[in-house]
Amino acid sequence: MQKFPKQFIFGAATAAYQAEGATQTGGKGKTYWDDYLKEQGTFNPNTASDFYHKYEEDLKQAHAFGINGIRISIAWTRIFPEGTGKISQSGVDYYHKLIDACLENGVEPFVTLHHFDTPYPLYKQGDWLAQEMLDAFVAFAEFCFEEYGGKVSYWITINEPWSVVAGQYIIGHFPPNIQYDIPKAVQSMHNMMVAHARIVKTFKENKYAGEIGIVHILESKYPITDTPENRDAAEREHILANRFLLDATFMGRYSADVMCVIQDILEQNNGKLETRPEEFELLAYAAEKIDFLGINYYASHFLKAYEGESQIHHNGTGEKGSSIFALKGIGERVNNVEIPTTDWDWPIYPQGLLDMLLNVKETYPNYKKIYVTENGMGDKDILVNGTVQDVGRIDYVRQHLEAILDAVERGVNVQGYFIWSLMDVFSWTNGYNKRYGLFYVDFETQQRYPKKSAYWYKEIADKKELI
Ligand code: BGP
Repeated sequence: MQKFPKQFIFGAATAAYQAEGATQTGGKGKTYWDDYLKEQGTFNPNTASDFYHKYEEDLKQAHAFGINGIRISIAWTRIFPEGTGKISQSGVDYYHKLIDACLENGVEPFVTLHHFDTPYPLYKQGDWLAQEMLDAFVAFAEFCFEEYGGKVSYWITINEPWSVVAGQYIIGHFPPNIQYDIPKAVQSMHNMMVAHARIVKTFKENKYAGEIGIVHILESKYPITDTPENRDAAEREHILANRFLLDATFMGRYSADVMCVIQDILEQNNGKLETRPEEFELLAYAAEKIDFLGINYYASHFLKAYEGESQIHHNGTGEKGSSIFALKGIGERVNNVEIPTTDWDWPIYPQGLLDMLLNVKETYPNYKKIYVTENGMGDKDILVNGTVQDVGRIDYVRQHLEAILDAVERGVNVQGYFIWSLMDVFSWTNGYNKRYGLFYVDFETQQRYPKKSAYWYKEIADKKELI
């Protein structure tokens, strides 16, 4: 049986807004989710998994189950309630305590600076489309490096630029709930990459200890049947959602074929991308200096050519088969009958992870190392006799770990895996019935219960091989 690399991290992931709860504690300021979720009235994020109060218990539990790494994020509005200006000492102290508790329990913190939680005032100013946001984010990052620099060895600038812009401007299930505005999405991705690059520059020039990277969601795209039109649709979505960001990350520019497709998509959607020469200098600097890439992988997509107007239905309830995703100038995601899906219509396709890992290695040979920073299966778990028999999740994770081992054997430098999520958490657009955790959370009592997958994961982490 093939072993994982010696220093491999068997981690678990969380994000501040999804795990901490305590949205109004310690002077925390609002993100763009607070009012929006309240108005919508569907799910209440105020308590989430109460990680704000229960982190010590959770980290002890993580350690007891063989977990040696955790993704946490720093909620920008706990530290700067308005995004800029006044600092909340209670927020600053909280992250000292949290990071210390990670280290005391032997669980290495990988700390994300932006995990979908822009402060409300900066969101109102235009979010990633506004220069004020970019400047404020760089200032927030510098503050964190100064404050926590000695303790944190792994920094992540931004979590999933693609999901942010797809949610905000294409699917419309993240505020400001705009649909099909691909030009805004592209501009926003470019701006996020520029902010990322500025932060990498600050980090490296000031010689902070530790490593810095970015996390991209990277889903492979395949033609549903092998026709030139379907191949083109798959390639176009791959360029829009993956290559545009990877080019910026590792080349510091957009390659000619990427730009050609992006321009065509923008034209078909009546928009254009604004860039400045000095931004490419920053991107090129960061491309050379970045220490690692985080890949979040849950699913891949099968594409068919599509000529009509854009149409999307987000399946946020787990009603299988209800998703629609068709974009003008790109293509339509369709069901592949040979591939199983989750109740939320996410195709379960570990081969897509292997293909993506190989693709990154081949296309961007200057990448240094990769962590799979999120992977896991959302399910409607049921607690019976104090546990959950989540064999489907075990199967899912096993298959994806096998894909990672295959990639490692084929020369891809993968150094860790973080299951999404450590415990059940709040899901941005699906609420609380889509559970991913190794630990079941009773959201009424906040009691934790290890699932069967937690015991299984422990065995793997202990033996450092798949069982
Ligand atoms: C990723 C996000 C996470 C988490 C996960 C599961 O895109 O980084 O924050 O939410 O997806 O997604 P969902 O909760 O929509 O099922």
